[in-house]
Amino acid sequence: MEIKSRIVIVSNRLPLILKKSEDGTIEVGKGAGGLVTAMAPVLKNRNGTWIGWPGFVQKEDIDDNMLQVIQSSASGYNVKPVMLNSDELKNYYEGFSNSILWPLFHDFTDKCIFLPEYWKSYQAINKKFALVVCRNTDDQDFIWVHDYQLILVGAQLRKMYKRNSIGFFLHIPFPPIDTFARCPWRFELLSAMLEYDILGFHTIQDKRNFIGCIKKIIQDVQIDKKAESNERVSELRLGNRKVRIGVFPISIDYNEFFLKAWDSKIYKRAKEMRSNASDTKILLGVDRLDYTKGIPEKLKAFQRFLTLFPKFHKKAHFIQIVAPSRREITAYADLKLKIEQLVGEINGIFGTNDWLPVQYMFRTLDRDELISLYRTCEIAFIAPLKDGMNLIAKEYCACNIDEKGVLILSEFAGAAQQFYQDAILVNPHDTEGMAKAIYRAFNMPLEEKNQRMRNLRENVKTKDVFWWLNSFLTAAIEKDLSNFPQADEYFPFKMV
Ligand code: ADQ
Repeated sequence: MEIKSRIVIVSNRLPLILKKSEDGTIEVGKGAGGLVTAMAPVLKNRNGTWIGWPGFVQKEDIDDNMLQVIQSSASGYNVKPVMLNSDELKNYYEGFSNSILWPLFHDFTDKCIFLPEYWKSYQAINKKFALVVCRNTDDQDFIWVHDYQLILVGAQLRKMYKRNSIGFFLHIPFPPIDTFARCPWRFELLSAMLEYDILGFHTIQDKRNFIGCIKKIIQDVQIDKKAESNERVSELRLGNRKVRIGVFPISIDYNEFFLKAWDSKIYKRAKEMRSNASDTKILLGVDRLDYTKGIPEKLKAFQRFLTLFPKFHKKAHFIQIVAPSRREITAYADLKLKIEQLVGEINGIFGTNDWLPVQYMFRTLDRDELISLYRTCEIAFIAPLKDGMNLIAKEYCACNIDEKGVLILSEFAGAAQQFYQDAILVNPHDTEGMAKAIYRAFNMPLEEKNQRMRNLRENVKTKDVFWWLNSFLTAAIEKDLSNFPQADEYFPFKMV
């Protein structure tokens, strides 16, 4: 089944990279990432539109001409910018989105700054987005809003009398009631979510948490018992309206990574990396700078591993790549210092003149560099304290074409719900356990590594980003919801 109507995507950022050169001309580049890759053909075929902030602050010298450039950029579909000034960005983006919703939804309530001015700005900017959507959609269009920065857009559209079918996908986890209830605007946020026709989450746990919050905070919603089991797509009833809620684990464009990993340039690069470290094994961490990603916890576990297993001195390397992100927020700047301190400490204690245990890079790598690392490193070490999905785990598996790699994965990443049988799952709060998991990964027999990696790759291949997109769009219109298979489910306490 297919949605035949035009699709309008609404996200905080447009999938474009704009650069202003010295002579004042604007260059437009295409944004990267799985969502863009998956959406681009759909938007092109259906004359669709993408609405979002273009990624720079509104200034007086940005005129209509520039907006024109953005709109007619080489993306092959319509692009409509929502311009924001620096005050708006500060309160709506850095404030409500990243100093309230991001920490709250990841269970870091001590980092939440519940300022009423942030809430005011969040409401105003969501309305601003909704106005651009309203002006650029017909009644038949399917409107698909993305992520925590724009939760209120659907409700704002309803206030503007838009009766379109509107969907929402949350890219981060949805917290349990005990956490969510701390938010002073809990009722308003949940009510707004119920204005959508379909809500998508990454995991069954997120869906259950959402239902738990609805039951406690909103009255007059009918919820089937089945909706709380592991039914993939369920329906809630509010009076004569129905809201669908479903589990759609996002993924990557498997073929893009897989084919790139076979590229001879990548192979050469991977081989060069190896020749510099031929008799050592490499543990790889790739993360955005964020306190949810568990980077200090990984460093401490590696330190413990070196203490417990001295035979690995000079035999093990830990390459940790950290992509700069949200540095204007204090918690992120503090985290960077903490990471640098730990790296210095480990290298200071264990390093010798011919062995640097931790190699730390604070930058965004280009795709080829990243894929070469995925191809060459024996172990991927991914240990977020909480993560919606974690695409790096999937990218690593797609690129591991010789199937000799091992994936160490936090049980608190959404990806663990799909990979629990073949990854080595760890609790990122358990330093000792993580150190032993590193040891286990380094010592895993080849046959076992092959089998596990083959299973992981098969999973990523069959459930790629196009599968994700189709599942969501099908669930938006499918009549018989029992056609959806049950959602994957893993609970840490079931571990033996
Ligand atoms: P993020 O928190 O940004 O996304 P993630 O899913 O890990 O996290 O994606 C990060 C992307 O950035 C990956 O494609 C990765 O290749 C790239 N990246 C990270 N560090 C890099 C570096 N140093 N150099 C180059 N590239 C780098 C949010 C949620 C996730 C959810 C996604 C998608 O927090 O849980 O999986 O959305 O829904």
